[in-house]
Amino acid sequence: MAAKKPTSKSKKQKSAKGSAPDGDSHQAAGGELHQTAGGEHPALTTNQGLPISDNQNSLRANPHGPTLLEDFILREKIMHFDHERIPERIVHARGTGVHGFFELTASLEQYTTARILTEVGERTPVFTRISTVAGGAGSVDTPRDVRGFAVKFYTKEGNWDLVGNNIPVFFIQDAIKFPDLIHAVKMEPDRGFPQSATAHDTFWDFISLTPESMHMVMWIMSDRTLPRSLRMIEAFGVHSFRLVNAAGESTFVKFHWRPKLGLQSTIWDEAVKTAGADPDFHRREMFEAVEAGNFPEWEFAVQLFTQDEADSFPFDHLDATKLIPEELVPLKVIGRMVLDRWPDNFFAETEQVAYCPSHIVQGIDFSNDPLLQGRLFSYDDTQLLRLGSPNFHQIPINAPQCPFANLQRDGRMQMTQPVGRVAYEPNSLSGDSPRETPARGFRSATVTETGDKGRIRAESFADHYSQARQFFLSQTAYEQAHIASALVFELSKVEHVHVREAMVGHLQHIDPALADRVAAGLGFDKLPAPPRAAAPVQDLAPSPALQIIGKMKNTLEGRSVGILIADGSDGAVIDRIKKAATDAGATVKIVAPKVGGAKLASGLIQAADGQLAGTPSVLFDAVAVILSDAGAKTLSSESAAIDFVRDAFGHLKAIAVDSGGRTLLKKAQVKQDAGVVDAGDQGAFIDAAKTRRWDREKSVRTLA
Ligand code: HDE
Repeated sequence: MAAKKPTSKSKKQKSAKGSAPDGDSHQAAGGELHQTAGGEHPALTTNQGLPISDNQNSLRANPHGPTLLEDFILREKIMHFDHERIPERIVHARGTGVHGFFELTASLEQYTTARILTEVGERTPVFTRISTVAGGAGSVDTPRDVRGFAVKFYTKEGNWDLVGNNIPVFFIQDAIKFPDLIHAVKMEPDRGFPQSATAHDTFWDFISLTPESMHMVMWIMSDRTLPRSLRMIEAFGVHSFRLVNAAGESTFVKFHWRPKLGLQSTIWDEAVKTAGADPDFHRREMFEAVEAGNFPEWEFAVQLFTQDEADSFPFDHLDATKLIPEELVPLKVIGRMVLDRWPDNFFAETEQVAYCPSHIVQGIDFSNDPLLQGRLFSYDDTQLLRLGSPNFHQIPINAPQCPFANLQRDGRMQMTQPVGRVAYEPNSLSGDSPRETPARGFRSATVTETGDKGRIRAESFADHYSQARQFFLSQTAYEQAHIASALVFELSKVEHVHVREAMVGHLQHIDPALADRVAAGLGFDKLPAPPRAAAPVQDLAPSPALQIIGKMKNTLEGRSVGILIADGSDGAVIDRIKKAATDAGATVKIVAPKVGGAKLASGLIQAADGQLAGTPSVLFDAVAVILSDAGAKTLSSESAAIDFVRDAFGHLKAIAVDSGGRTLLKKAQVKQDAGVVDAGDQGAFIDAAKTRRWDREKSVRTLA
């Protein structure tokens, strides 16, 4: 008999039904009664179903006496509490998960038998978790870090997990280096810091000795690692996978996610300040968007290519430090993903979800990428530690939403109750036990392997600099300046001079001008020698698709505007700005010195969404400052107000001002440029708010 399938629908936990008093009032320690909201409350019980009469006081020998060991209710509650945490993920510990669906818009029937990729219009439930990599579960949302992007598709043919990142390449070529990489980036073991940062000696020491990382280094030093929103990142399956069709023929595939809102990043100073202003910035923003019905959406695209085409690429597609430029193999959009339901319970879903790249469906198969091959082991293994049992697939968030049955039995936390005598196959004793299905069961792609066994790195993996160079040279001048400045910032935190020098040596292979800029930023008086390159550096054609600025959308959708006001502000101007920004798709928040709001010139009270001290301009994409003369005077001696406008300007944002707002800008010594517009011209403000004033940057900070 098949094991009973646990439901994978997220349901509110049902409390035991009991007929005890409904618990509407409780006798508190002090003897007073706590009234709760009306309604039918189920009885509070122990885990054995025993109704609890008093949840405020433990069992004591007398009012001033010792607590009794006999108090099994206290012990059960505390014991459970003591075990509430499970080991956090060793990487990607901090993540935000959302439910949604995937919808196929173009069939890949020619290439695969996987129904999820052939049934156009079919909606498949998904659970997507977006994460940082290096920090612990309680770390902030906005460090310079890669973002994980893991999608669990609950397909009709079993779960498919596409466990990717927001960067299409990786640091290393072989899985055996992963523990070293992660040990190098994590807190240094003797001192226990820094948390969630690459700017320290052990990371750059390892990287400087690992030339294969150079392409990834260009990506992580770019603003890709400083996303404005989790809704504004691209994501990639990274490795080549295979699609296998009905004839058994296989085609290589790379998977891509492209955000509907376009790409947008913050700049470093902004990300640092955001970490202080709101450590949960990305998670909160995602939560608010989903709750407001602004569902994040991504296009799903593939790059398809044959072995013959792969043989003609100037790199090896099995090397995860390489990408396939869109200009070489165009992207074909085949579907979309919409995230439309916040989980009911963070722990049960986001924490317990277990992604494994080995979870694939028939019609999809792996490539020989040695990084992918290592991952196929790691993820199942890590779930055994984190979730504590080989039955982790029975946890609702992990359970397939199609029938599943096998003869695996027992183990910790077995939640199903199999019936019958037979738990083996083949058998002749049971008429309904599960059997293998040669016709529609999973078959690996037919691949011929030849060659000598050994711990070998293919010669075709030797070129470490060409794509790093291509990436750097494909960026706009502003983005190049950010990469150079990020390298200067990070290497300035490295105490060992020889590590700084080694890194600048590598940069010479990528772009001598970049090496010069970073060397100058670090105060070197002479350029260190470059290391020997294992393969000649190729001049690959620039790929504008690798930019962020080029992929920013000219829209205010998904963006937010903050309006700073104070007593005496002009309500009509506030309303006009608010309407124009809301009509353009932005979320608008009013910021005032007091959370209770401000008394407008009209005498009406304007409610505030945030208090000035706790709502700095880093939380917005553009700001308006609407102040009376008296309001401007008061805020001119308020450092939070000065920082509000100074940071908005320094972070290259549009600022709309009335005459009081202009007074505050003067006081803050903020220059006025084309991005500072009159609050009376809402159209100009909306246009300016859709982008950043990149040309302003050289006037506000020194870039490398
Ligand atoms: Fe992971 N990775 N990884 N990784 N990874 C984990 O699995 C690992 C790699 C990625 O939201 C762990 O369940 C090895 C590349 C994401 O729960 C662990 C190697 C890519 C997530 C693990 C890699 C990723 C993980 C830790 C080198 C992008 C979070 C917890 C061979 C394609 C999934 C867990 C989530 C998580 C191992 C490299 C993406 C330890 C050994 C490359 C998005 O198993």
